Amino acid sequence: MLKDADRIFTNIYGWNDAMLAGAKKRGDWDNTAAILKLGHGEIVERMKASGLRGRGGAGFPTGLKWSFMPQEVRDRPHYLVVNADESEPGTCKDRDIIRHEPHKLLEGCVVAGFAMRAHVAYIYIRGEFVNEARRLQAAIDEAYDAGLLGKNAAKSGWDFDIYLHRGAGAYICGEETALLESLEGKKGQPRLKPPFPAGVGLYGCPTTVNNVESIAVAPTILRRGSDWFAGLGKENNTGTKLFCISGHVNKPCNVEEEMGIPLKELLEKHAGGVRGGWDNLLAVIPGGSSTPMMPKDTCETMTMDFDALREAGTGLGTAGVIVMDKSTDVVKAISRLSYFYKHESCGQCTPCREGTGWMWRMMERLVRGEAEPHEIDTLYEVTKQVEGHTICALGDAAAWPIQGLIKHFRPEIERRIAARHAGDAVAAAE
Ligand code: L3W
Ligand code: SF4
Repeated sequence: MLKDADRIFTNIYGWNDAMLAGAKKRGDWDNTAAILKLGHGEIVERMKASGLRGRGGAGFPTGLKWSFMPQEVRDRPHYLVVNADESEPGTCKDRDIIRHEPHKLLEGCVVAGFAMRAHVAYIYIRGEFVNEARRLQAAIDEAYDAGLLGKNAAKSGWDFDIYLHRGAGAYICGEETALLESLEGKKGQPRLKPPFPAGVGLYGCPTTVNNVESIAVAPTILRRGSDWFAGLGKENNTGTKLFCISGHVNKPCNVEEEMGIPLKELLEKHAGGVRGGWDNLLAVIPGGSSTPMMPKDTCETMTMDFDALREAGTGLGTAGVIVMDKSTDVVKAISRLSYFYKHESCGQCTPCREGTGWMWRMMERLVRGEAEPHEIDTLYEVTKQVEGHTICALGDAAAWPIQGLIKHFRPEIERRIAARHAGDAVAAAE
């Protein structure tokens, strides 16, 4: 279990003052200028050495991403964009950083922005986060008043501005290029990649888009040292991570833990265990709704990091752990998720626009058992036609939960079909 001394988010439950005075007591904004004195390149190197992998879902190495930005500013300004459009079902960690530790995010923007030679950061916040946006704007305002933002930010010699931009309630705007389109005032639809944002990003300028948590941990990593962070967790999966535990546990919570913690320990030490005891567990979605669910027997030994979960056939994603006990109708649960992806598809590519609707309607038939057994294979084939054939990862995200269901709970789908057929036979005989 993570030692208190190694915790980065010491106010994640909002037990103390979230605003500047409280943040300073916790060590935020402590001689930020000294971090910037390290220089652009050295900050990037230290972030690389820490092994931090992006906390927004993909787990791409953060320092490496920062190194993709041009090494000097030529004809176009550089931008930092923070993705605070947290919408992945099961995920509510960035919300709590913004509510209770906003200054970690703001200081992180200054540090990351400087490292990438940006003078401006845009924070794109989910539209539904009304109170969070107010809190964050209040924190930005007090940081300006205290000279931590603006000209000569935090007496570093570097000018730095932060603008908060509210989204309008579209899940797809959490995809980085759709977010950039939206920020530019256009319809939020993903762009083809490459070019990646580091080459052609906001207004066609070099841009890095990072998740809230990735940026908020940067100042602590740079203060405490890359070795400290790299010494936590596991090789290639270093540091601490905010896990969001929801569903059928006794005490749903957000908690910061070491990467690689066993799932069982995570649930039992922090969430009061599975409702009705471990034996009552049916399945877990480990990393937000886009990651395939895993049945109980796999959960016994599952550890919570990018590589282990990928090897197990799922993913760490956003670390939104959704626990389902034996009372869960798994077919219905996945059908509900299919509806979500159908609803949120931006519609610009055919496999996703048509496929998500088709998969949802098929899932609804399976919920009612109104199918032939061979149609399960047809559905699986369709998920394979969608996966990897779309502009952005939403198509994959819609396909994976269904693949997980068929892989691990096929007998339950077949049971429903058989029950329906038996029911029909009875009805026909009457
Ligand atoms: C330059 C290259 N940059 C990759 C950058 C790229 C991006 C990052 C990761 O999807 C996943 C998705 C969701 N030169 C580069 C490069 N980059 N190669 O690295 O890129 P990528 O394409 O691996 O992922 P992505 O498109 O950013 C994110 C999954 O996360 N997810 C989470 C969703 C989370 C939310 C939320 O509410 N926070 O929506 C959960 O599983 O399905 O697979 O920056 O530009 N050669
Ligand atoms: Fe839009 Fe879906 Fe294509 Fe992504 S995969 S660009 S959400 S239609």
